[in-house]
Amino acid sequence: MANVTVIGAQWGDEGKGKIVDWLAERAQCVVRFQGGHNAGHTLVVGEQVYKLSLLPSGIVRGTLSVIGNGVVLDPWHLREEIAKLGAQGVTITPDNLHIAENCPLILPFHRDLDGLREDVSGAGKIGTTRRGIGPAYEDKVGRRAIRVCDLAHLDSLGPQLDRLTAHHDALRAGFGEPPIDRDALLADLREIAPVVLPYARPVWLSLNEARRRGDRILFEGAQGVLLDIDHGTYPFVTSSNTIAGTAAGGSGLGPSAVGFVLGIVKAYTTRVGSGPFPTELEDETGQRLGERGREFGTVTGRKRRCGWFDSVLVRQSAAVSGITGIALTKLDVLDGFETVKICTGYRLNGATLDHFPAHAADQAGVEPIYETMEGWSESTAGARSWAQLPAQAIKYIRRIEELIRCPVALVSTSPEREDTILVR
Ligand code: 2SA
Ligand code: MG
Repeated sequence: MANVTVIGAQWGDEGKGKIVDWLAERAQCVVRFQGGHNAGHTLVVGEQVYKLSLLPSGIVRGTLSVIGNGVVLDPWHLREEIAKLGAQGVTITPDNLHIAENCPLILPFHRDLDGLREDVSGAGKIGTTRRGIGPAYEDKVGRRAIRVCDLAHLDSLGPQLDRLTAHHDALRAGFGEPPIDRDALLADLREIAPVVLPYARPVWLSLNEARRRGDRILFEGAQGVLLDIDHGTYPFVTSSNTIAGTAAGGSGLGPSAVGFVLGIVKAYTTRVGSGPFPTELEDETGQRLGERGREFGTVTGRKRRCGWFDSVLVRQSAAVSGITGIALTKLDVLDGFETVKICTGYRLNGATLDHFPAHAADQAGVEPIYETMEGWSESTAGARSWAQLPAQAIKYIRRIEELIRCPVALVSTSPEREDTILVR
């Protein structure tokens, strides 16, 4: 059996958590390879609802869960999430959770800086989760980061701290903030080190061994392709590469490990945070999608912007990410709409476009070209077979496949794991 890499093919919140949970049963290990605790993956297991931000979704069912080097890790959040899941009856030990020792840390001043920048940005603000994700990645790329392995060598951290604090103190001064209190930071790190270190190991090594054994690895992406730092709606993106290829580099495996790329796609479109959104509906229809789909951020509780399905964007996501098949989620949210619309192209300055332009002003300026289809009045909620779907819903799915040039492999009809239709 091949490995599977699950990624969001829109702006995140496509329902990856549920699909990963569905697939985790068939995998020996689940790996997070980018992002941090800005993710919000909701899992519904019977009566229990689990909300995960940092930990791989496999943890809930006891599948070996791995945090790869491509993730930025907030150790205090880690402690909190482990405790929260513990209270829900999920036991997390170094046997079922492995953390890459070369994983960079998110520190308290990263979170502060994220918030400070958002506060002064006015209309240009990104709408980040304010969790320090961007500043932590900046320090990683700037070769200033403190990593998980450093927690075992805190006595010799001096020169590294010099470079890190020199950089941040200058930034903080610009916001009128006092310099970093090094002693307090070191004390905090000393306190948290014994919480993190038991999970730390050369993850690349155990993952390569797992591959040799023929174990099936499931890679769990966070956010979505349109939030990718290179391919997304820059600058309104997250600070990591969210495309499938990152699964390899973000965990220490070669590109062939990526396997089947499953793109998760919502039957309509949502976005949380600022930035262009061509099919956004700021009317009653958008309101209705948001209410029916319960569209609120898992992490921040923010209301998500809603709009029609944009096949241009998803076709682009599928191309840049090498998506093999699609899992279509939240189809039931469209139940009862008299007509449904799909965006099939854009108009910009009199020209027709079949792709999303790179420049921010063009991205904001495109006008969607719609195709209108008849809706369906029957309920698709909880359908477990293709035969249970109304003919019009099937037509909608088939049209999406055609437009995005990618087959639909799964259809999800509720947050419950078993309410999933395997199409082929
Ligand atoms: P950041 O915090 O630097 O990664 O924010 C940059 C942009 O990326 C967006 N972003 C997300 N969009 C959707 N879902 C995400 N996870 C949470 C969830 C979000 C939440 O699953 O609901 O609870 O608000 C996520 N994480 C980052 C973010 O909105 C910015 O546009
Ligand atoms: Mg989410």
